[in-house]
Amino acid sequence: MGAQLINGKDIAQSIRKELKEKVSQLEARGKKPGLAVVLVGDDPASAVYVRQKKRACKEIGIYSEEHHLPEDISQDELLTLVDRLNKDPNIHGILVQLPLPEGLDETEVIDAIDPRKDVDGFHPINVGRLHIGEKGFVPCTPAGIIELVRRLEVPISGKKVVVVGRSNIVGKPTAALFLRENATVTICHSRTKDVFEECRQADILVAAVGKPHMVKKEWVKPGAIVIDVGINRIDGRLVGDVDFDEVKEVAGAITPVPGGVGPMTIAMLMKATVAAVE
Ligand code: NAP
Ligand code: LUD
Repeated sequence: MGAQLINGKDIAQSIRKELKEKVSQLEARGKKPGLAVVLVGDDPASAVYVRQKKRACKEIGIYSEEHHLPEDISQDELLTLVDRLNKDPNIHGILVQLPLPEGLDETEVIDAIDPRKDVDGFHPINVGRLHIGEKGFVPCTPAGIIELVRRLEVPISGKKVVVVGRSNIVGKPTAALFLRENATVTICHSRTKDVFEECRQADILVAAVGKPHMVKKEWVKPGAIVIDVGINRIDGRLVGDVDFDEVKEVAGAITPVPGGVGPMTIAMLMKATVAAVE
C-alpha cells in the first residue's frame, strides 16, 4: 500500500485520554459534565452509535443519561423533553440522535435545543456562527475530519478541497470548516455535472455520500489525502464510500472504514460536552 493509513481509532483514543484528565480536573473544582442522549425508535445503527457515545462518556467520566423513546411519540412530547433538558443544570450537552422516525419534525426539534447545549452544532445559531467565524459548537463529524487532517501536519491553507455530499450534518459544515482553514473548497452533490473530474483535482478529497465504493482510484490525484466518511453495511460488513483497496495505492494518506472518521465523531462529541461546561 502506498498511502499512509490515518488511524482514527488510535487518534480518538488519545483524545479521549486527554479529556479524561481534563474531566478529573473539572471534578476537582466541583464540576461534572453531563450529556443527555435522546434516541427515538429502534433504528439498529442509531442504537449502536448511542451505545458507543454512552460508553465513551463512562470511560471519560462524563455523566450521561439516555432517553429512549418509542417511535410513535408525539412531536409535543419530544419538545417537552428537550425543554426539560434545556433547564436541567446537570445536563451541559443535549444530543438528539438523527434521523428521527417519519412524522417527527427534525428541524423543529433541533431549533428547540438551547444553543449553549447544542453539542452537535446543528442549531441555526451555531450553524450561523460557524459561517461567520464566531466561536460556537461545530458538528462532530466535520470537526473530527479537520482534526485528522491537521494531525498529518501538512498545511490546509491554499489546498484544493473537494467535498462530495452536501448534507447539513456532514458535507456543508465540512466545507465551511475547510474554508475557515483557508482551503479552496468545492462541494459536489447529486446534480454536479462531472463529480469524477472535480474529484481528480482535489488535494484533499472528502467522500460523504453513502454509496459503497463510489470513489475509485482514477478519481484520486496521486498523493491526495482521502477522507472516507461513508458508513455502508453490506452483508453485515462495514464499507466506506471509497474503494479502499485500490485507492490506497494512489492516495498519499487515507482513512479506513471502520476505524477512521467514525471514532473521531464520538471523540469530538466528548470534547464538545467538556467544552460546554467550561
Ligand atoms: P445524506 O444526507 O444522505 O447526503 C448524501 C449526499 O450525497 C447528498 O448531498 C447527495 O446529494 C449526495 N449524493 C448522492 N448521490 C451522489 C452522487 N452520485 N454523486 C455526488 N453526490 C451524491 O448523507 P450524510 O448524512 O451526509 O452521510 C453520508 C455518509 O456518511 C453515509 O454513509 C453516512 O452513514 C455516513 N456518515 C458517517 C459519519 C461518521 O461519523 N463516520 C457521520 C455521519 C454520516 P443531494 O444533496 O443532491 O441529494
Ligand atoms: N445524529 C450523528 N446520526 C448519525 N463508526 C453519528 C456515527 C459513530 N444527532 C446526531 O454519531 O453525530 C451525530 N449526531 N451521527 N454517526 C453518524 C451520524 C447522528 C457514525 C459512525 C460512528 C457515529 C462510528 O463509531 C465506527 C467506525 O467507523 O469505525 C463503526 C461503528 C460500527 O457500526 O461498528
